[in-house]
Amino acid sequence: MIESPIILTFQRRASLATGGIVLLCSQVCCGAVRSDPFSPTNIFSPASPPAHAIANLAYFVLLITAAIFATVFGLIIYVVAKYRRRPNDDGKEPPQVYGSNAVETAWTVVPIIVVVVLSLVTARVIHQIQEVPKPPGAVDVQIIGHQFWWEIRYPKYGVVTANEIHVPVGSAAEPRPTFLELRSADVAHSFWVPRLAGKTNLIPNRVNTMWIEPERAGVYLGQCAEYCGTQHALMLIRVYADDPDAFDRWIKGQQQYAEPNAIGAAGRELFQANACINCHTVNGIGGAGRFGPDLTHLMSRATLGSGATENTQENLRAWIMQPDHFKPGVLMPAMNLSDSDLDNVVRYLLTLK
Ligand code: HEC
Ligand SMILES: [Cu+2]
Repeated sequence: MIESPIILTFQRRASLATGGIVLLCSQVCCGAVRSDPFSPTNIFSPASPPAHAIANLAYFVLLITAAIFATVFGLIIYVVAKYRRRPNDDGKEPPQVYGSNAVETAWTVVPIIVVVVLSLVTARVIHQIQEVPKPPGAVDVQIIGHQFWWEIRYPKYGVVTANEIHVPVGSAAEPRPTFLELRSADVAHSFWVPRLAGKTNLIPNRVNTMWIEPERAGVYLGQCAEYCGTQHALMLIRVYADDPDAFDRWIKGQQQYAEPNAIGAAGRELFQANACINCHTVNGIGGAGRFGPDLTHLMSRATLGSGATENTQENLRAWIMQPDHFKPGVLMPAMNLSDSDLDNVVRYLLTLK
């Protein structure tokens, strides 16, 4: 995989913004889309059935709109060239023609047909994606949007994690789709992993559903796509598509709790004695804070703060000292621990594999 996908995402987004339409067109036209050289969030590189359906629809719409564009601009250029002012112009008004039933019927009926066709095709794709029956091997995942992170639950397996979702790879021969139930703990969010599926909102007091089925193992990046507050931009998603064995191993690992050991003992006490335990859960040490991410297997994740930074010892320490250094507006307060307490808490967190 790419070395630091978090940072790459930003660079790529920036380049996408500046490169804009040129980049987009070149991707479509050159068929550079398959090998994914541009971006780990490339909408033209679908890798899951719903994303394929949407990409195909997008190509169809692009084709039709490109044809309209070419026709209209072709006519404009033709008229401008043909009827331009010439040196021997006699200065007279050209004959004025009002109303032509044939022409007016044509430019009323053709757009109506275009709009109806595009609506029907879109409705069919929506239906196709939504009405898929759930096979027995399907994985159920509940996702709860929080300002500004994702709570992820596997109710069948009793696993809770955050921000980094593991799902099995599936194929037509061995379907293993993952069905997502989307909820929100606060405001509206939107779950979007462009290479896997379309956007679906997470709305308070409502359950929305969607499904994904990555075809190839790897990491797929996404992002909250509904403005949800100050740190909406750093509410990133990582979907790890694992081969079935690797997925089962991951689940087994998540089901076990870190053994309390001597190295982490002092830090664990601090964690329990400070407010950390009110907002965070670490299974096996009591307390069930749900305001912040579950930390039971913190060290099994590659990033901190929903993709805000990489999960390293230094970043962990810096995060606890001052979370808003990484994520201004974050809802975790700076905990003002002394240097030695901070070291001990970090030492403890590092044991949460
Ligand atoms: C008021 C509630 C609150 C308290 C108290 C709190 N946190 Fe947090 N913490 C959060 C929230 C919310 C997040 C998620 C921030 C985000 O990504 O936007 C978070 C994120 C984290 C993360 C990153 C987790 C991840 O997977 O991204 C770590 C590590 C962490 N907190 C450790 C601590 C420690 C250690 C303490 C005590 C010294 C503590 N927190 C106290 C609310 C809290
Ligand atoms: Cu959000």
